Amino acid sequence: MKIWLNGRLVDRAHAVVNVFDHGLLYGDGVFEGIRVYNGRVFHSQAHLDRLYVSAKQIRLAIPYPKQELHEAMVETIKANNAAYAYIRLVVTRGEGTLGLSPFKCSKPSVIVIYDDIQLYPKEMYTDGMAVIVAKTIRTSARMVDPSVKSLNYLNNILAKIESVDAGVSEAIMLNEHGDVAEATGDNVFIVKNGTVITPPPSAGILVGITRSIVIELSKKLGIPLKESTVTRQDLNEADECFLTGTAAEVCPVTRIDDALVGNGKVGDITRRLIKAYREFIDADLRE
Ligand code: PXG
Repeated sequence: MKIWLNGRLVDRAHAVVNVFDHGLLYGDGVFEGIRVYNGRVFHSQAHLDRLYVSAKQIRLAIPYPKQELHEAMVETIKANNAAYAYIRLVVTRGEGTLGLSPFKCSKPSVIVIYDDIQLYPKEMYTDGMAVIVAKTIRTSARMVDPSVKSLNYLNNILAKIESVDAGVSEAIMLNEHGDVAEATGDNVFIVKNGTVITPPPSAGILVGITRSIVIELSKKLGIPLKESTVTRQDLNEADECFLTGTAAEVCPVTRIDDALVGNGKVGDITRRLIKAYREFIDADLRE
């Protein structure tokens, strides 16, 4: 397996960063998780745009233009010769000295990791998944802007640990007001009386690219959709629930804590959106 590291393709065993890299020492850096379908980078432009916005927000200058990073991904896919994969584009602050100051790091490390990803077992897409509502609350938007997709995932990891302890695959995180924010690495949607509802950016979420696609698909299918606060009670009373993310794609949720969602079966609207998302990917590939 080949990994692209600072402009060069290297074997996985040699794809290493220095221990003084602030990405390792302080989680100082940004990333994107991107799908490769049929040898092509899915929504490359949207991911690159978000990466550069994330980097700008933390005053990290990525030492390549967007086009070159796109080409680095294409080169990495070619070198690995596989059609379906997952790319993790990582930019760290780079090698520096001990101490928080990012200004002592001279050169960011830029990495294109190529791998497989299967976040949840296949049955979950047909039968639905069980989740918990985490006690760990999502980092407030007043602390760290959630639109920065940073290397600092400890908040989400703590919620993930709760889900593992509870024997389920995911955790839904509430924000500081007690309303639904998102899952540990996915956005959350519910359906109530035929309307699809997802928390707005102000709920303290990462505005997911999959989320945006699903919003568009819902509009195209004529399914009413609103971005509005989802309270804990709304979640408990939802007819349907599903998660969206690059790795998860669209995954139905059929149990939350000890209660079934609706009748405990994958809902009709969720099914339609899963199908529409599949078709959207297929159409994108044909273009
Ligand atoms: N919220 C959070 C906190 C995320 O990390 C999403 C929502 C969904 O966003 P997208 O743009 O993917 O629809 C994410 C995405 C990884 C990995 O390598 C992380 C994500 C996606 C894919 C892989 O751990 N996070």
